[in-house]
Amino acid sequence: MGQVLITVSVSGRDENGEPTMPTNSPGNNHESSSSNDKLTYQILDDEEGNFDIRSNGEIIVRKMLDYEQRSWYSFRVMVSDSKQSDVTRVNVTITNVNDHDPQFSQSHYTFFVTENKLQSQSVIGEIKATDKDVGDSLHFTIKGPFAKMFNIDRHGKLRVRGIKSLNVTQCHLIVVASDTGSPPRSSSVPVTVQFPSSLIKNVGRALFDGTTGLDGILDAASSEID
Ligand SMILES: [Ca+2]
Ligand SMILES: [Ca+2]
Repeated sequence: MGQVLITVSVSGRDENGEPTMPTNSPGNNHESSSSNDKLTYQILDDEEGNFDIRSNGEIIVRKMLDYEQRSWYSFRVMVSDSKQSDVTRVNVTITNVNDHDPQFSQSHYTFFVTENKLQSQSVIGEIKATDKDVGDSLHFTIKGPFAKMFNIDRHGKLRVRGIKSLNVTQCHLIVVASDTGSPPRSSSVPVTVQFPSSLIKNVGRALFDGTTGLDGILDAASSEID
């Protein structure tokens, strides 16, 4: 904002003495007319007032322009001296930058795990996130002391990898969503996974003496651990 976008200039006078402008190209800043008439510049067709032009022909941006809102602008610039005028067109292409953090659908997630879900190694919960930057996609990672007991795929689907070392009924995780922008941005969300207390007791007993019918769960659930 307030940055000089381009400088329009008057390249000379035509045979009738009118100021003439070259087609716009950034960095063009020729000294103007041979006449001593003072030139005035005016922007036309910029209804939203996004751009302004200084008395020396420098065009500046007046508002924050967001690629996700609009990726191009086009307006005309008129130059006039006391008698004549000329008009040129300026096209502005907006470059996309990574200006949006990934956003989760909830500020906190809680998932409840049943023994059935554990045995089938099915999805215990889904974490949803979006990113308003055009072209950005997301990937998820898990952080925290319990992170190794879970995995999450690129769709945000959370699964249990293994519960061999589980001795509490509640696991607190942090799930991080990172985008593919440059430089990348990321956001994190707390996730609570609740196991039934009966399961934890059985896991404890199974680990202690190996006599319960939950061996299958332990084997299945821990087989993916390195
Ligand atoms: Ca982004
Ligand atoms: Ca953007």
